Amino acid sequence: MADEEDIILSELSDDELVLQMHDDLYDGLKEEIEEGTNILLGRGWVPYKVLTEALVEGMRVVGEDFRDGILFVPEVLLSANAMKSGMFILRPLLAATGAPKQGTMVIGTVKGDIHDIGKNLVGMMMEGAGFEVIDLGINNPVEDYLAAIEEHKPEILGMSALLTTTMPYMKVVIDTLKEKGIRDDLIVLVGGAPLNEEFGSAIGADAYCRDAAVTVETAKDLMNRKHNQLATA
Ligand code: B1M
Repeated sequence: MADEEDIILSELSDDELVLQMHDDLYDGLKEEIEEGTNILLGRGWVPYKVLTEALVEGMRVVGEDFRDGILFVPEVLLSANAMKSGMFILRPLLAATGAPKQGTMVIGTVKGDIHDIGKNLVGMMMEGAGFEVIDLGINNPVEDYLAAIEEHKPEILGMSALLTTTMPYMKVVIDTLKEKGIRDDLIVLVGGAPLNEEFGSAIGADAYCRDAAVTVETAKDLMNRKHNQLATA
């Protein structure tokens, strides 16, 4: 059996390469992930397929072993960095679809939470669908969302939370929007692994979005409905 250093990524078949990339993501090997991403693109894979099959699926395995105490924070950080280096290559390709401008979305991970891979993915896919995306980054208190809404006048506000301890903060943001009388000016979309539809409606969001593709579909659908309502008002 070949040693890890003997493996030449470009000589692997597509299926072998994807499995190898899952291993490399697990091991936090940034350069190998960049190389694998470029090889798949060079073989004609569309960026979304590289993203979902090679990167997101690899990260799912990392998540399971993190949950089970097999991987720890420093290792998962390396995996996250490797994932981001692949996403960095894909981002301009996903954004360059020439889709007509759909609207603006402000998105950020809520206060107390530093997970940003999922949020970044949502931002990339929304850009690819023609939305302008204002990304507030991680650990956002309500004031950050308010300032960005004031400055950018988005149609959509997106919030991400990956921890059961930070997801309730989404309600703080929505309640503040209500207090300020601006809740109904916005489509509020929420997402993140521990959320579900029930939670989304309980906190008063317009929709819970399971993943980045669902976010794009939901955003387009709700934007259309809003335009139709305005047209018939
Ligand atoms: Co953290 N972490 N983490 N972590 N981490 C989880 C979330 C956890 C489930 C792992 C586990 O135990 N199985 C667990 C949470 C448990 C819980 O709350 N019940 C956990 C924990 C406990 C922690 C720490 C507390 C660990 C510690 O310090 N002891 C700590 C918290 C730090 C903090 O935020 N204050 C911590 C730290 C970290 C790292 C820094 C090491 C790293 C983050 C690096 C980074 O993001 N830059 C990390 C990672 C990577 C994970 C896991 C392994 C992977 C998350 C990820 O990137 N997934 C995660 C395990 C898991 O989720 N299964 C875990 C890939 C990504 C593509 O999926 O983010 O779900 P996801 O995004 C999806 C959808 O959810 C949705 O679309 C995305 C794309 O399809 N979506 C949205 C997400 N946001 C959206 C917003 C939208 C719409 C859709 O807006 C409209």
